[in-house]
Amino acid sequence: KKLVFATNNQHKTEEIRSALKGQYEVLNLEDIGCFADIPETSGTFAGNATLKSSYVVAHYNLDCFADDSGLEIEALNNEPGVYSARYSGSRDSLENMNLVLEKLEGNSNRKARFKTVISLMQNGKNHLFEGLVEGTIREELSGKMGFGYDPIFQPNGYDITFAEMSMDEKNRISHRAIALAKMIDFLKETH
Ligand code: ITT
Repeated sequence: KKLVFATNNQHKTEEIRSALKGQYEVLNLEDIGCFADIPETSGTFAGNATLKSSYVVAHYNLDCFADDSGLEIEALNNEPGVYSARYSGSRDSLENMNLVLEKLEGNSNRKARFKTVISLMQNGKNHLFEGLVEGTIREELSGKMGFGYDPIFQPNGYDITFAEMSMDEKNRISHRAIALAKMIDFLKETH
């Protein structure tokens, strides 16, 4: 079975492929020949995920799903939120993490959470699935795996960051894995 995943982010594709190994073949935007920079102008995760999935339905007439995700930091009024990919003005993860660490300097409230909303477009209908993981922002970067803000995010109940986990370990607890599991349950119920 094939699923189209409307993303340009290779790391997201790898995580989703690994989580669905043996169950679904996952095609991303590149695989369907889409090289557009789909506008993400909605201001909410659900809205942006829906913009991405709807784009593929409109231009390729394929059912598909999209993930919009980001990091919400309590002491920063839930920033970077939907602006996570370009918080510092660039897509450079190091610059984005450094900006977060700078803004949190001297702040003892390090509470944060990762959020994913998946929009699944199926037969013209939009189905939304959310995943959340609570944690804290470290004082310094640690670990080399994963992507984005993984080196500064420590999930609650662990003493390592997402970037110190293997993909399998991260996929057992991550925001993306939680949202994805909900979508897979839905697909199993409805097929
Ligand atoms: P697509 O829109 O093409 O899917 P993107 O990278 O632009 O790719 P988003 O708009 O959803 O994706 O932005 C999400 C950003 O949030 C992402 O670039 C990372 O900086 C951060 N992020 C999301 N999930 C993450 C994760 O699991 N680990 C670390 N950072 C993550």
